[in-house]
Amino acid sequence: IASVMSLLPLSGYAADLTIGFSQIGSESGWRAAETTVTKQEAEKRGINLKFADAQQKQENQIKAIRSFVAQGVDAILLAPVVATGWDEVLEEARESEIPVLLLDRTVDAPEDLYMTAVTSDLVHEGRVAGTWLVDEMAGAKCNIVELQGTTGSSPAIDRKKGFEEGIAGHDNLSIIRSQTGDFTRSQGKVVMESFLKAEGGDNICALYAHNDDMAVGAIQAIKEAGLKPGQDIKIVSIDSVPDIHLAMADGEANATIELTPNMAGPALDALEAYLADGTVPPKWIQTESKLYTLKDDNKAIYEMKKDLGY
Ligand code: GYE
Repeated sequence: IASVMSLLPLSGYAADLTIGFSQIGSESGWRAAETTVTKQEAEKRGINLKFADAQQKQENQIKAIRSFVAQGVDAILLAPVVATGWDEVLEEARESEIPVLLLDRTVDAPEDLYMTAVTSDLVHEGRVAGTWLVDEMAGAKCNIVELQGTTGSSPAIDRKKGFEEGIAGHDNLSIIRSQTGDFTRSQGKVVMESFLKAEGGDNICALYAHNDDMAVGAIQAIKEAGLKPGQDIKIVSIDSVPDIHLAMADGEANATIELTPNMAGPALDALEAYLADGTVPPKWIQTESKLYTLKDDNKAIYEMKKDLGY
């Protein structure tokens, strides 16, 4: 028997798995990296991954999930574009006994409708950004503009909440404008242009962007307004994509909080453990958040990250 058992492939349970992945789209460099890494993680495990890009539309994600259920996949990975509106389709997956694992965003739905959610602590990220600005300003007055992520998404809700907690009690800091830039460079630029037009560059001291891509777009707008990003307007954002480290190396941005694009690794490990011996994962598998500032070797970080699929 021992000799037969030794023939079983190590990840015997993944070798013939078919998994559906409903991805939001490719709104940011970070999202593109998550897609790249997820495909690599599936490949490593010999998993047959069926990929569906929703172009930022929830109805396309719901259609993709229904299609995966009809195909009888073994599991579904879902990066939910917004937090609400999932109960019905997740119920259909549960009726078909197909586990759903959430990546990088959460849903407002009963916990028994998904196996686990692999995400960072999105509120904590916002708090770290707020605390960084408190320390950076050291009591000096600072009017802040905020570029929010996709309206109704859990990162936009939680990163806003966390930032407000981070600056609470510091009356020298106030958010004077806040609007969604939908996590994209192009919208980040357009909305920052409108902030500059409405407020005048002299009245804006800092930008908090819910992701680096909107910050990179805003940097372009700040430059075109004849101002120095990173100096005239301090910039803090989240993701730690290569291009924000390039900006920081040039002194054009000031801080970023890292979000790993590898949410699929922990998710697929949890799924394999469940399939192998029934181990039930926690409902939340938290990924780390690390603050990078101008004190870090941002050129080296850029060089290290630039070929990772962003
Ligand atoms: O910060 C952003 C992407 O869901 C936390 O989505 C993720 C966010 C990430 O568009 O770049």
